[in-house]
Amino acid sequence: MSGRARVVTRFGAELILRTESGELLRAVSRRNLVKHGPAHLRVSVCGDYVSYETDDGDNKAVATTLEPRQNVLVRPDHRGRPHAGAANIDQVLIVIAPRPSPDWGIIDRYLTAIAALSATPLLVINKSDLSESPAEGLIADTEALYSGLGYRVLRTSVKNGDGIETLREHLHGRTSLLVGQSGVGKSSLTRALDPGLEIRIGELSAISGEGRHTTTVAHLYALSSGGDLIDSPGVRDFAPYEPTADDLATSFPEIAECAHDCRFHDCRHRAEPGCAVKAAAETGRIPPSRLRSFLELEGNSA
Ligand SMILES: Nc1nc2c(ncn2[C@@H]2O[C@H](COP(=O)(O)OP(=O)(O)OP(=O)(O)O)[C@@H](O)[C@H]2O)c(=O)[nH]1
Ligand SMILES: [Mg+2]
Ligand SMILES: [Zn+2]
Repeated sequence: MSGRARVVTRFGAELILRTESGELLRAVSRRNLVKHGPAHLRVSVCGDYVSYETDDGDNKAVATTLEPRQNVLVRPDHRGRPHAGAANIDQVLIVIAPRPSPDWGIIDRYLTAIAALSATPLLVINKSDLSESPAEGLIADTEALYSGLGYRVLRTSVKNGDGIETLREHLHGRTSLLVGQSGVGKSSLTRALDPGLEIRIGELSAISGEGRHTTTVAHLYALSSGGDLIDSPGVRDFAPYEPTADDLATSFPEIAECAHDCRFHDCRHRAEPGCAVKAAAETGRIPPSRLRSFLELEGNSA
């Protein structure tokens, strides 16, 4: 048997594939799946499309070729080397919650990575049932800041069902990736979106000893309402790998626009005279947190 399949997950050398008829297959990857290009892009990842073959009798399939990708999320690993996460992503859902409390730096770095993917960002504020929490002020500020910048923001609650139907509509007919800090509710949302999914939210985190359920590898789910959704492991921090000037201009539209008024066309908005961006940050017209994120990313750009 042979055909085309999508990579559901990868752990070590093993893959789980979903065939075009929806069947799940265990598989291994052919050595040299891709012969050229950087090493981190030569392995198949969650969301990839591959061709596979099986021989009768042996039930383990072999992924034989990797199809060209629409895009692939790349981030630095703990040694700063590029690591591919998930591929063929149309939309990225940045999930935040009152607990653990949101970090604007992480949100901004995700927005730049999403610009690099040419994917659509959606900010999901989960655990809206915790509206009495001490973090509510910060949540309201986050919502105001990012919706004010033109990003789409949605509130959800897995506990009382708030916003779940609207979220489901946003996922229809495309591939979406859930990202965000650990414990914000990415796996809970996945389960709430499709109660029929046989998913395991995670293994008990023996290491943290907190009894939290945590996701360890990215996993793609076909939602019965339509669309593919990738649940990914939570992060402590996130950075895009070598973002370009274009990625920064797309993800910081307010800074890109203001930069037209800087005295020097190649102004880097640090200490140059006549810098309109710095002036706008001082009056609060550009949120200081956004300029901080921008300068930090620009320092690490390609
Ligand atoms: N009150 C409330 N709790 C929620 C909600 N959604 C998730 N939780 C709880 O938050 C905790 C973490 O949820 P998970 O879904 O495991 O979070 P995650 O983002 O997948 O975490 P990682 O896999 O570690 O990245 C669990 O105890 C959930 O029950 C919500 O809408 N309201
Ligand atoms: Mg999870
Ligand atoms: Zn400037």
